[in-house]
This record gives sequence, structure tokens and C-alpha cells, in this order.
Amino acid sequence: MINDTIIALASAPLKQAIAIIRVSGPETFSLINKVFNRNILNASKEKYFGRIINPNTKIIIDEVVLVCYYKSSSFTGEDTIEINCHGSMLIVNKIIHLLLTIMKNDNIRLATAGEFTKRAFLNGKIDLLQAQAVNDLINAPNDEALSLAMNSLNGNNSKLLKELETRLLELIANISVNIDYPEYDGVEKLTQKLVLTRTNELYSDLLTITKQNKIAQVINDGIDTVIIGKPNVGKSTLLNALLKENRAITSTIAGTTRDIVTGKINIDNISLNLIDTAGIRNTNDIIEQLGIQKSKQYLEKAQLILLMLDGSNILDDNDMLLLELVKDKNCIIVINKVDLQQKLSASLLPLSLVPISALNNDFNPLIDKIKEMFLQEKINYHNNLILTSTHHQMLLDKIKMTIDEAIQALNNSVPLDLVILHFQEAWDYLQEINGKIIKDNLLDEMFSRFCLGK
Ligand SMILES: Nc1nc2c(ncn2[C@@H]2O[C@H](COP(=O)(O)OP(=O)(O)OP(=O)(O)O)[C@@H](O)[C@H]2O)c(=O)[nH]1
Ligand SMILES: [Mg+2]
Repeated sequence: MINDTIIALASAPLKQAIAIIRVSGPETFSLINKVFNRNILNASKEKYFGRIINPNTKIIIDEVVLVCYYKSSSFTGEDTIEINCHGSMLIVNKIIHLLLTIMKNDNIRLATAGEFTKRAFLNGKIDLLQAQAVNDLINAPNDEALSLAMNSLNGNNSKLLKELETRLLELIANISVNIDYPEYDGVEKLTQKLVLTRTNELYSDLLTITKQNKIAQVINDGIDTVIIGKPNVGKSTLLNALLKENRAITSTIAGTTRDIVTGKINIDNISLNLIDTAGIRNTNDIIEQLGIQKSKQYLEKAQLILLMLDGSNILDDNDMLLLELVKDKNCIIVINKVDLQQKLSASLLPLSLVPISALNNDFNPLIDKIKEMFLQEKINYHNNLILTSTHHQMLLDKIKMTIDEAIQALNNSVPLDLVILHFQEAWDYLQEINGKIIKDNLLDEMFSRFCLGK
């Protein structure tokens, strides 16, 4: 309930120098006033230094600084106080427990994940794209993702969404006028032509936006990358080299890795969600077979496959089997162990090969290749609407589809009063993106991905 007063630890639940407890909602000031040694009810200061005291036992819990935000000046749009206390979880828990129990009021409760941001949205302090940006900002894995989130948080993205809205509205208006005043001869033909030109432009811009969103998704979420190859080619050595730690066991014995091993890396603006797998070969070892089965499952889900071959050996049947397996997939063929004398004959392989030496940390050509594949096009986030939530991207796809249907209809000279229905449908999807049409469960779903206290 929006009338509840909510409480949460906004900093990490760790031992640290200072912890911040956030309180927001109508009872905020009266609640804190009960446990603070100074009266904050009629004051208008922004900061207070004082003590949190249990009024029943008179025991001092901590010395704190209160940062007070009055309704319109707060992030949530409600009365909010941030209690800066000493960063001991024991103190934090005592303060939160006191706040939850002292007024014996059921409307004072712990916040759910993302509830502060949800309130900021419901109270009109930020729109849905900016709310999403708050979460993106916190979770940004690299500099580019940070810039994307900042660009959305500062409202530029919302401005671009509005521009899209205006264009769609103009189209709807144009057609409506035609439908309402059909008496002028030839008006319908004129409108049809004008609307078709504008709709084509809109569609082509939607295509660009979709393309750019795909890149943004890669930047934000990383690329699910699976390393495969027959045993002993150096898959786990590459994983360790990329992660700069000995995460997976490596050895000269074929069949060392039995299960999958994962890790995340950020190199420049590329984030990889790496999965090292059991070497794929024909084997009678049952455990190894299970591992191989798993490797094949991950292969199916991967956005990128690194198929590793051993450059110091000739190709064998196991390699050929793997090459066949990845034929139609998004794959880079990595030739490892280039530090050794090379025996592998490239003539049997596809043209583009990436030579590396995992053992010597010599993998830059691989990173360059990945960048070339995924980040060839730069994101122009000043001019393009970037939607990072999957739900918003799905809505954008629906808009694109609907606009395409409108184009087909216009090309087939379908009467305008039928064509307009497509535009109206697109309009509804757009309203869902900007949060003007709210589907309640979706809102909950979106904010539940946030951290507590945010
Ligand atoms: N000279 C050289 N040796 C390497 C290189 N990469 C890996 N090796 C060696 O090759 C052997 C096998 O490496 P692993 O990383 O365990 O191979 P794997 O592909 O994970 O093998 P499985 O887990 O059995 O499928 C180890 O002795 C590594 O030190 C390399 O670039 N150069
Ligand atoms: Mg291995």
C-alpha cells in the first residue's frame, strides 16, 4: 500500500564505516521523532546529529545523522529520512526492529525490493524508463552500460520516447481528420500517400532502434559464451586466463573438466558470461559422458561459441565432429597453443581463425574478434531510444509489427478507418512502455528485480 511507511537498509548488509537506513512514507517524521533525542516534528532542517534511543528502556542504540527530505524534495516524493548510523549489522538490526515495533502500527513495515523506486514512479517523480535506469545504473557491468543508464536516468531517453509518441499521434490525427471530413474529393488519396511516407519513415527508425537495443542488451547483460573443444585443447586454461584466476583445474590428462565451470569478465565494454565445458569426445567413462551431454546442452543456449582447436596437433575426428556441430551457430574458431610448433592444417577449416596462446595469456585477437562481432555498430544513445528491459523490448517489437501491418494495409489501399486501428494498437503499446497504461503485476515484476532499499 502506498500509504504504508516503509523501512529498509539502503547500504550493503555488511560491517562497514556507515550504514544507511531509509524510511519513507506519511509516518516517517512522527516515527523517527519517537526514537530520536531531538524534536524534528516542527523543524525544517535537513540534517540532524543526535541519538537513537529506545524510549521504553532509555537505552541509547547509536549516535546518528539524520538526513531529512520533505515530500517534494525527496526521491520517492514522500517524507523520507535517511538514518546514517554506525555500520554494524547489530546496530542496524536494533534500529530497524525499534522502528518496526515502537508505534504498534501495521502500516509501518519493511520495504520490498525496489519499493522506494516504485513509489518515485507512482508519485510522478520519475517515469518508468528512469526507474529502469536506476536499476541499470546499479547493475552496470562496464563503462558503456553506465553511460547508457545515465542517459536514461537524466531523461534523455524519455524525451526520445515522447518524440516517438508525437509522431504516432500526428499520424493518428491525420487519418482521423480524413475520416471525420470525408466530403472533400481526393482527400483520402492525399492522406493515404502522406501517411504511407510518414509510416515508412517511422518503421525504418523503429528498425534502427531495435538494432541499437540489441547492442545495448549485449553491453548490459554480457554475452553468454561457451568454450567447447575436444579434451586437452586448453579450454579451462583460457577460462582461467580470461578470469585472471585459477577457477578451473587444468592438466595434461584428457577429460579433466567433468562439469561446467562459469565466470564473468568485463574487458573494456564487453562483458562475457563464460562457460567452460567438459571436452567433447567419444568416451566410455560414464561421468565424462554426462559432462559431455551437459556441454552440448549449453552449446544450444549460447549466444557465442568459442570452438577451440589445438594448433600443435593435427585435426582428428573429434575436431571434425565439433566443427559439424557448430556449423550454423554463432561461432569463433580459436586455435590455441600457437606458442608451440604448429601442425594443424588450416586448409580444412573455415577462413576466419583466431590464434591464441591461453597459457601465455595471449588472447587479445580473440577479444578483438568478439568486439568486431558484437560491437561493430556504436550505440548512438543521444539520438536513439534505448530500452533495456526485456518487457519494453517486447513491446517495441509489437509496435514494429503493428506499424508493418499498417504499411501493408496502406499499400493495399485498405480504407483509412481500418488502417487507423493499427496505429491505435501501436499507441497502446507505447503507453505501456512509458507507464501510462499500468499493468499492476508487471510493475511488481519489474521492481522486484531491484535491490532492497532502492
Ligand atoms: N603450450 C601450451 N599449452 C597449453 C596452452 N593452453 C593450455 N595448455 C596446456 O594444455 C593442457 C590441457 O589444458 P586444459 O586447459 O586442462 O584443457 P581442457 O581443454 O580444459 O581439457 P579438458 O578439461 O580435459 O577437456 C594443460 O597442460 C595446459 O597447460 C597453450 O596455449 N600453450
Ligand atoms: Mg578443462
